Amino acid sequence: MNAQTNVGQQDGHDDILDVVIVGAGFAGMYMLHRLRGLGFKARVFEAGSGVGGTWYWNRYPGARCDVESVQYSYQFDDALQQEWEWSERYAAQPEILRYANHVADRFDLRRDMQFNTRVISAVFDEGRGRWVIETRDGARTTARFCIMATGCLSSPNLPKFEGMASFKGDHYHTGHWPHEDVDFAGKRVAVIGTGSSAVQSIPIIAGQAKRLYVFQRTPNYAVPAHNAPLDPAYVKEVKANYPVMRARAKQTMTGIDFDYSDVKALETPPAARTAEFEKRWQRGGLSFLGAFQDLMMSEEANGTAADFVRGKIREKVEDPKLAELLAPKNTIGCKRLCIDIGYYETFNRPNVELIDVSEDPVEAITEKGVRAKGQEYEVDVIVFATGFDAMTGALLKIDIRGRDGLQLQQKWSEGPRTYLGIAMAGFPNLFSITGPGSPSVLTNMLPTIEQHVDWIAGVLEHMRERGLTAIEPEARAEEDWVGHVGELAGRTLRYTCSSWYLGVNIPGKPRVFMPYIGGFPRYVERCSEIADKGYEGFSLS
Ligand code: NA7
Repeated sequence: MNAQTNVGQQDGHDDILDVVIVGAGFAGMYMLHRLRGLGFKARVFEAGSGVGGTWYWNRYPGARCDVESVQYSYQFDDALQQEWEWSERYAAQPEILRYANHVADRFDLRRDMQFNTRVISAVFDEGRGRWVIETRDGARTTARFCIMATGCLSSPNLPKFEGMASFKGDHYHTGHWPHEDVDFAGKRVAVIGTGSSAVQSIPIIAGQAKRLYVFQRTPNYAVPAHNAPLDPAYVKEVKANYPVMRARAKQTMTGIDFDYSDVKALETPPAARTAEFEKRWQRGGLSFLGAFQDLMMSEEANGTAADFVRGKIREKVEDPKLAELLAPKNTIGCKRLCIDIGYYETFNRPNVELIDVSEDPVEAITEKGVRAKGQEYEVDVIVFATGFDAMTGALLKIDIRGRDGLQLQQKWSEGPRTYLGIAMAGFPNLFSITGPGSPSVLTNMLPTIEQHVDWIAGVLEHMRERGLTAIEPEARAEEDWVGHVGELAGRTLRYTCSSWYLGVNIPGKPRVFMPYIGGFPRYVERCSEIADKGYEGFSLS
């Protein structure tokens, strides 16, 4: 039987499977590899037709990782990291997808993966102590453990604009982009949204389209990527020193090897402060926010960085009124900082128009285009760069039921509740990789994923060695963790804006800061401590 056809159709009688993994992105791929290495029988279900997760779905023009390629890669296998050649400082989506496929080939992962298979429910059968996983094709599979590797930004948010169905042209969501090239040449295009996906795609679409209308609700801060082909001498040096660089990265808050300053902006004379920002601006990338240690703790300190970037925007954008509209007024870094390639400059082009919908929201989508501010903008194509139902969206789309029929939707009705972002009380033997309550999106996802996978693999090994069959967080431990995550979040400026970290971009979603903001090293230390104490805070039986 072909590995891509229904190897999973066993309808409830397949007690041979130890683990079902949901998702074949970087998390699901490594989880499968790791469990196989330990001799567990695991199978991956994936809604897409191939591996890669985020990089499988986000194929919009300009899609690129904002973490440098030599760091946004697996480190679990030295031969892999030595043999793979990244071509650019920031890898573009096609290259990252090639990398994911290379890993799948190299470790022969596809034979235990079932593609084009969306999981619709996961129900814990208490009598048998097994999860029953149902897929959209109606097949049911059971396994002792269920591991959600469903990603943090994998459930696209398409706002319910009035008249959506009436539009006669083509429309796309950046997070669910077609596999074929979309040709914008000679077309009138609307982009709704100015987050990272828009910041990346707008310069490219503007270069092709006849006319581009950008509907901006909130302007965004972007620092230059200064992307370039990687210098072979640099790559050689990185490869020779990979273990040192990886170890250094693990000591930083984000798991990225940056030079984080421990100097405070407010204790630095203005000229020296500007010089530091300038140095980092010229270098490019997310390390801009590492310039001073108080940037995310004090409004006043943050204002110095924000002022600097606003000044740069004014230099780049020729029309001063337009520059003011593009210059964000909110806290820099509160929403995720974007890195750009010619974003602000794109607005100097005669074929690009910015429509500020901050005060008057988009009124409707019409047959011919977008209506806003009492005017109809006629277009051939609409690009919705409107983001994601982040962190919880993909999990809540699946009907997950634990002990006593407890539904995850019900448990999380006032916001996500997890222990370490990995497990939940009431849901035995269910794990989430980079779930809410873990550092995930505030860190370099690859080392974060590896840490979670290794930790979960450790749990399974521990249980097997002792003949244990069930693990579940104690309610009290979960309660304490949720409190700890919230308490840390409340101390930073990231708590102050309407970001997807807080779920504010989704109408009706509880306003809860979802990722763990205490930093990668502290989180890892806590996870290790818990494991060393025999999985403290978990009940095992
Ligand atoms: P983001 O960063 O959530 O951006 C979505 C954008 O869409 C943002 O500018 C939103 O404005 C805008 N938006 C959402 N709904 C609407 C409506 N109804 N009307 C107008 N504008 C709207 O998603 P991205 O895909 O760009 O990036 C997600 C992450 O991927 C990014 O942080 C990186 O980590 C990679 P708002 O700011 O809410 O006013």
